[in-house]
Amino acid sequence: MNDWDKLVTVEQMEEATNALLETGKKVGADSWQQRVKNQTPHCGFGEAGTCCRICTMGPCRITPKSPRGICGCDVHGIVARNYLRFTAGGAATHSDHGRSICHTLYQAKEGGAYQVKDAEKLTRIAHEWGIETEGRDIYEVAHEVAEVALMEYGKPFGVQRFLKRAPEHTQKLWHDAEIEPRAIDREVSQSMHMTHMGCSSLPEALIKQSLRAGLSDGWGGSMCGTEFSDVLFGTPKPVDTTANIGVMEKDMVNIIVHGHDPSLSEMVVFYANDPEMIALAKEQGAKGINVAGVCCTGNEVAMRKGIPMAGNFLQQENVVLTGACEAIVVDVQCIFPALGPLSKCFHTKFITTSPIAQMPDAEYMRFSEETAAENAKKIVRTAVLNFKNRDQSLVNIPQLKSKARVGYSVEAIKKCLDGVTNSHVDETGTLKPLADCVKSGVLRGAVAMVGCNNPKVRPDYAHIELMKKLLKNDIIVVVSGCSAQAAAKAGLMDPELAPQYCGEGLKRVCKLVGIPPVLHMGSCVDISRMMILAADLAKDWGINISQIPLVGCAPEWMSEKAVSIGNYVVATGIDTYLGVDPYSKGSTEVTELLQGETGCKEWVEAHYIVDTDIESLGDKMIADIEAKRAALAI
Ligand code: BF8
Ligand code: SF4
Repeated sequence: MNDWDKLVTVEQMEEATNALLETGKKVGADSWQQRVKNQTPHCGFGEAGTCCRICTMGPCRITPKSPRGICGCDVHGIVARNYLRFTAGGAATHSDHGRSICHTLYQAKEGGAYQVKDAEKLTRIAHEWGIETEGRDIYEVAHEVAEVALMEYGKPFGVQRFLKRAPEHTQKLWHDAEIEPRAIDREVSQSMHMTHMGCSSLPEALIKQSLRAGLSDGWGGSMCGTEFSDVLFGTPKPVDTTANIGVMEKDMVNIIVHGHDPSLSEMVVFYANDPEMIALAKEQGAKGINVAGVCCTGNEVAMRKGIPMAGNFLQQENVVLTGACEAIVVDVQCIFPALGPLSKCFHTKFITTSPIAQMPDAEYMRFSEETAAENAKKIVRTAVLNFKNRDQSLVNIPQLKSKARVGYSVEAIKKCLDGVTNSHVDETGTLKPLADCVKSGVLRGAVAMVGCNNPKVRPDYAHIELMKKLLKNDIIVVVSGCSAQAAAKAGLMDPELAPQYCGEGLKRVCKLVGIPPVLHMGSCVDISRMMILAADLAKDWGINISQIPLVGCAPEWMSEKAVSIGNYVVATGIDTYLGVDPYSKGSTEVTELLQGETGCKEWVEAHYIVDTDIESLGDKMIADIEAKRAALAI
């Protein structure tokens, strides 16, 4: 049982995990902890990025004795090509998620499974894109906006429409460096073309394309994902919820939603509240139905519905190990194939729903926007009917649970700020009060902390310890993805509890504005929200994004998506701190382009800093923020 007056520690979480692993042993379950041991040590060529297998003359591995591949490509070309392919994988994944949200918007209709919840936002985007709204039915507008958004993926000419949201200075940097993303799919496709055998091996060209592909994600596909999810399911506003494994309920049917696309989870949540389903659950001997989230799906439904968050990436096996999970329902991305065999050790139904993420040992219940209602109902019913199959002797729900206030979209942040100032506010609000707090030094700056867990870093430790260090130094933290869940699990989003970990200035701001010091901005596609926040702050302040005392940080990242994100955050002018190397250390030239004073720094006024020592990563971020303040003479 955690003490509500204190943060939940990583040690407590590890203890809970160990207890769950004991249950796993009883039923012969495998675990990521064991598989890490089996995979260690990792391949040195892979880690350095110096293995090329893009043609069958290879694979070629670069060593001092064999400095070139068979085609003559040197180590810099190989590392840079691998880096671009890694980015393209991430950009494709985020953007395809965004595309599916556009399709959902296209399906929206009055009285249908999907409806327009934020008509004001839809109208705003329609105006931004020059789409007529006057006297038109909102669904007619929605369908046209959806179609135009879908065209952004494959349009033959021009650049991404959302780029215009960036400050003019940023747009000019992109234009001059020739990295403005054109059609989203084109950037992914061109990345694959450039990295084909016998195309680019010049690191500068490959790293520039990495930035461009990243931008097609952050200011293209991910932004579509975020914006149209808001239109369909509501723009998040502050809402109270709970987090950590203790949100699973002993006497209820537990349905875990996991993955990324809210089109599925929103429907599951809806039908879990259906009186007919609740009655069915009671008939089965349960007290009701509890839906909880894992990974970014967890963030999506927490932000909009206050649904509790059961855990982040490396806790996904834990929810099954509680023995109290009736169904783990997944859509796409970051889903361990291990959940199939693991669920077979328990009564848990592992339900896959997307043709994009099909796995062995799963029950595939295809979910599509056209038949969303009946699909979701069937999924909920399956979970409910599975309650009676629970083996009570295996049930162990560690009692770790923290309170969290989540739901800080840019709109919500502006609204909170409006509440405490008398400044004139236009219809979309202003970030001037935030700029004033930073200028006066009450807040020293901000860190956008994002990304995954990775067994290479003690899970959650880097996120939580870095956040605590930043808060103590009066640096406000905005978070998304699994970083957000790490904060929520620890209690850093509890507006009552967390301020005691802050410096005096930040504590005052939290109290005055009524916010926790760590602001949950959503899922990983919602890092596009952070780009808008940075862009609007720069505009309201009258400086460039790269001048703001703001840095990005992904201390435990692991996925291709995270590299794509890193590239667009850097390309937007925000220095980005990584706790895990992006397979680039094999090339001095690529390392210089990404982390040095040339390359990214010259093109977009920001670069990467990689440091696997978390303490020193934190020190460097604080020093960077203070240096930016000094440069502004504040
Ligand atoms: O997109 S932070 S482990 S869940 S990749 Fe995945 Fe990483 Fe979590 Fe969401 Ni993002
Ligand atoms: Fe080897 Fe060149 Fe083929 Fe890569 S492209 S596998 S370096 S021959």
